[in-house]
Amino acid sequence: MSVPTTGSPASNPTLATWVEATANHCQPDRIHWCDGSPGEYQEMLRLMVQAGTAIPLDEEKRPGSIFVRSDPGDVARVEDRTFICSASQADAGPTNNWKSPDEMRAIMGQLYAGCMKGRTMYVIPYSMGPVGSPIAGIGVEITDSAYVVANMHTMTRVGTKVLDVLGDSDHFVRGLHSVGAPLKDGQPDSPWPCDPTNKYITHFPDTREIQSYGSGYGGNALLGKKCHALRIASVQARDEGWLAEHMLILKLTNPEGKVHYVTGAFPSACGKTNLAMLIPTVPGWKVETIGDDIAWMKWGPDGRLYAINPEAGFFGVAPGTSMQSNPNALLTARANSIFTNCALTPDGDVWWEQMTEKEPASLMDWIRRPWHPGCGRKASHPNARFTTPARQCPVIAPEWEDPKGVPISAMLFGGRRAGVVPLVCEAFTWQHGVFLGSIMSSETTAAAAGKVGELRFDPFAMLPFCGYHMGDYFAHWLRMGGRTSPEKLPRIYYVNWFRRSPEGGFLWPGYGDNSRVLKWIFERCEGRGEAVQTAIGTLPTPAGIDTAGLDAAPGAMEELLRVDVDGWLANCEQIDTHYARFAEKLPQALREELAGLRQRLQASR
Ligand code: GTP
Ligand code: SPV
Ligand code: MN
Repeated sequence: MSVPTTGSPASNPTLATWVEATANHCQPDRIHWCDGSPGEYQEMLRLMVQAGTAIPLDEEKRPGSIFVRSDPGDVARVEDRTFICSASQADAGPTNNWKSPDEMRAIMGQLYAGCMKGRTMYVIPYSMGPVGSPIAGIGVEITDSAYVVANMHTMTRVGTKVLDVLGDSDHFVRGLHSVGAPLKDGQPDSPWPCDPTNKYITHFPDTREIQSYGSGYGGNALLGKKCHALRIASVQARDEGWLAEHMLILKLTNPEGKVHYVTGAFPSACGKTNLAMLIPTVPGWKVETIGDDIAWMKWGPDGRLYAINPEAGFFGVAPGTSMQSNPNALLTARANSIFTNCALTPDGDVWWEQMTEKEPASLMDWIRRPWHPGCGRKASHPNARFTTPARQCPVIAPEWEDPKGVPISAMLFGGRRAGVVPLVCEAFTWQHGVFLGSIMSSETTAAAAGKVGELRFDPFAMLPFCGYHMGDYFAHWLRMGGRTSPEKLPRIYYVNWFRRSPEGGFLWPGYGDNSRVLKWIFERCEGRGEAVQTAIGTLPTPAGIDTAGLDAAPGAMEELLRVDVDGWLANCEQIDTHYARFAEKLPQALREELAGLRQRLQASR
């Protein structure tokens, strides 16, 4: 059977065979091999507009951009439909859903049979990371969604140049994606084809494969992002001795021009994009962006950890983004962007909650209904997102695509915690830092389907993204610390921008004022910075944090830096339960760290 084909089919034998077999099984009407060109991107936008998926935005207000609304049943990652299909269940561990590879292949094989009828099958060769970088990795996504192709163009490096680097190698991640909505002859398409009640986001780490069905949204469908760059890559990183993390990367420059690079792991919708491009309120300091969601880190010849941003764009949370909170994100998305599940203004621009102080008089909301202030509904979905090229960011660091990466001086772990966790706390050692990463907890957000605001343990912000047993992941982090001399390891910090007062408001102004914490961390990396050892870690003295000009309530700083001994002791009880899940896979070193913490807390009572 020969399917009409456009673009240049790859000569790579493994790829050619896989594409042919997939086409035979999925039965698309056409095949298109993506070249990653601007013309191809424009064609995807045109197809989406023609299909009713997208509306072009006003060329003056938002040049080269479109507005897309998904099916209301397909708006976020689906953790309960996400599976790690390692050969043995023990390898997936207690935090992942598991099915045997054979069983899952059978399920997916049935779903995929004929699933692309009436559609085009796109073949997207992509690089995660600068093409040819020793830290980068190659994948190929097969999809039947033009929306996915357009998003992958922005989020990764797509096209012929990737195939050139791949050559005849079979070292690439194979990702198959279908929206799961075949078309009968003459059947009109829906604006957002999907199979909302039958989603599967599956991973086969042993063979570096991804199979996704039924969803067209975000991390479920853009397979380079969470599926490849985190779930599959975390397994590769374990096997090969590096790190694939849910982390932003920023460049921090002090008034004298000295630079430190910092990464930060915060759970979904907990502030990575905002921190990565913040505008410091401390005079003379500068933050520039390397990445806002994922970091891949390998050892450099000097024994330090070097990070690249495997992505080429930002898939950022829209609600809450304003010229006050994150001007650089808004300026990045001024053009050539895809806006999904925002609201549409009558003059052809987008709007979302808190974008402007004054709400527009009327809008078309994300489920295609007229909207006006006070109507009692939100105009945009809480997980509405913009897809925008990183190179358009006004503060993108010049070296953001350096193939050798940037050397990391400090790593931040953090989450949304209304109490207990102070503004910032420095780990005593790498091992203590791994302990802090392993006990991170945070309130759930709209980035994943399910309840919002529920406190859960989210170790290293990787709970939904670790492709293997979380206990083995902790052990991998501990081992990484033994690979170089201690002074070359990044220092580790636990931060919390979300502590609340008894009245319920945030105690810390956050956003640009987070630069005050970054400044202290920078000073610590330089061997300075006023600090005091406490039971939980090393904290700034009250004078350690630069508060000049800070708009904080009286007593707020003391509360933000207070060690809540009873709160932490109660926390230890919860950590017992959390740790019990990992049973014999929990590294002894972490058990000892917990015992040490308890002892120090008791002693400080
Ligand atoms: P993912 O893309 O889902 O991985 O999320 P992210 O970590 O990049 O989250 P993002 O920076 O988009 O932040 C999401 C939400 O957190 C937005 O509603 C922000 O307004 C809010 N936020 C970010 N930084 C701060 C802060 O310093 N303080 C407070 N109070 N809120 C913040
Ligand atoms: C997240 O949920 O952490 C995201 C968005 O960055 S998604 O790509 O949909 O996973
Ligand atoms: Mn993320």
